[in-house]
Amino acid sequence: MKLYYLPAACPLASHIVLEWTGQAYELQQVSREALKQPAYLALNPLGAVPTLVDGDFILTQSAAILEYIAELNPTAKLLPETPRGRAEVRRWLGLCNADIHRTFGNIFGVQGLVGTPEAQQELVEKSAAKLGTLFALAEQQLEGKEWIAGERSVADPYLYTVLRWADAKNIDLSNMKNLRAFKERMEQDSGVQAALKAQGLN
Ligand SMILES: N[C@@H](CCC(=O)N[C@@H](CS)C(=O)NCC(=O)O)C(=O)O
Repeated sequence: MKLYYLPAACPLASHIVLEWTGQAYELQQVSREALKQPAYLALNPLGAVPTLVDGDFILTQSAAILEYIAELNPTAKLLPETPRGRAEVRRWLGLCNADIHRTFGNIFGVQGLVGTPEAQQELVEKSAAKLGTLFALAEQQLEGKEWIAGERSVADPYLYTVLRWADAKNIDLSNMKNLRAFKERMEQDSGVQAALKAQGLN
């Protein structure tokens, strides 16, 4: 199984989950230029990471990759057995992938979205405010909990990944004590440390 990634980008979540399974895997770093070349586009027509290649099966989209890895490795217990348990994980994975990640896209890609410096500043400010609202939901959910869906799951590495982006982009989460403690806990985890090291991030 091979994971294609850009350092610190969303494949970090899949990378941590691969570490948590304890199974062997390969990593392939891709340059931003290579993402848009025919060889990579044949794997992922969006020219984006992550892509997971498992034999003759090529899988894109973080949420699908995370669940696929979890389902292949049931003993790692990263996806609950009950419908409600799985729904709870998907609720928080959806917040990270479909809401928080998408809103960060306005900040990372602002120059390609709107033209003038004033419009760019406005979009960044509005997106930062929206991120505050979105992260506040996770902050509330983490009250009295170690993991975002109650038990450790594939949603936790995604939440960790977007928290790293919040710090990189100076999104002020200093008053969100549960999220700060969650990020610190994740950084004590040996699988997280191994993924960060492999991506040159610690
Ligand atoms: N919906 C996709 C989004 C993937 C995505 O946005 N990947 C980013 C990195 S976090 C990327 O490859 N950006 C490079 C580019 O689009 O040029 C997923 O969840 O996997």
